[in-house]
Amino acid sequence: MLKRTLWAAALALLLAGPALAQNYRPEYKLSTVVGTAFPWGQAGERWALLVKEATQGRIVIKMYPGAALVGGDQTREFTALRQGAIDLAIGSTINWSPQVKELNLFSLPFLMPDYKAIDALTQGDVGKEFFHILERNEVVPLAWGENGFREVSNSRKAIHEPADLKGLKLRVVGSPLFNDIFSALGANPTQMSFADAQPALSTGAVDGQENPLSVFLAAKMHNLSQKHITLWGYTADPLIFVANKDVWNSWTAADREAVRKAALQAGAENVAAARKGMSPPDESVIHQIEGLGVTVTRLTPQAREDFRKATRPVYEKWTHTVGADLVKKAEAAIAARK
Ligand code: X2X
Repeated sequence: MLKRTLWAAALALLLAGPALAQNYRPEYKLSTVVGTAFPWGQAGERWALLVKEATQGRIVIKMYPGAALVGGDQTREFTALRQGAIDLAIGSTINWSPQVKELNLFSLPFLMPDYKAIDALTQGDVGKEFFHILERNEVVPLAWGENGFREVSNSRKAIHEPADLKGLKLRVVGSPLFNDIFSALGANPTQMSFADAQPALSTGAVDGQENPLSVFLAAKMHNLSQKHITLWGYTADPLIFVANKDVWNSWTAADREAVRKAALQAGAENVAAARKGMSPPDESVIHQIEGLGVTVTRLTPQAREDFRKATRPVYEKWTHTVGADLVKKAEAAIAARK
């Protein structure tokens, strides 16, 4: 009798497959670059909460903002995720582009004119292709989120046209593509992490930076001498929710599905939050920034065209890195957007 019970138990274990709830870790580490004052960090908190609920506490996610799991160096996040020092991440396409060169697509200057263009990529075939690319890079992609259109700010003057950028010292993000863009515009770019950007702005080591308005506001950049901001929307960085492959495989199929569903929901909420107050009829974020004494400059169609032309060689150079076919597909998807 006892023997039979043991056999039944063994069989049940076998049927449950390799992923057994008792092998779960007490906690899974989630990496983000910014914390809960930002839509991005709120997305991490939300994902963790939804997962905890859906798995009845079997999967507990702890968020480490500030890219803390890689000592603040956000360009090392993807490698750490692949190697297992990070279990889960919500990462910017920019920060992972040093390892996944195709992700530079989203940073091609003036590729995406509006939010519908971002959606045409992430929610269509191009988005699916990116998920295959990430799978080939040994991680498990789950959902898209959004950091946002990146607007340029500085302490010195309003930027209306390319000539206004000449000689400005600007902090730029992790892909060398950004060095190329700002060098082409006659500025003086320096690459550094987000953690290092804030003291560099406050001491005046650099004059300016570029980030979405939600980041500008949450980081209180008006207190970091940033008196002028120009809405030029030259690039936008989507976020991607991913899991480390071994961690993913250690979970039951039902729990994996719960984690994926939670990522999709947190991602959709994140995109809405990142866009809130940024465009008509609701420009409340822009008004809030103006209310802090910051000059907000909008480009004329001519100036936009001048910026586009001045950065076109960079677009063409980086098309080779991204892959000409992928760029062509993206351009076609954007042209066909509704
Ligand atoms: O470092 C930045 O500027 C930020 C927060 O936008 C990214 O991580 C891409």
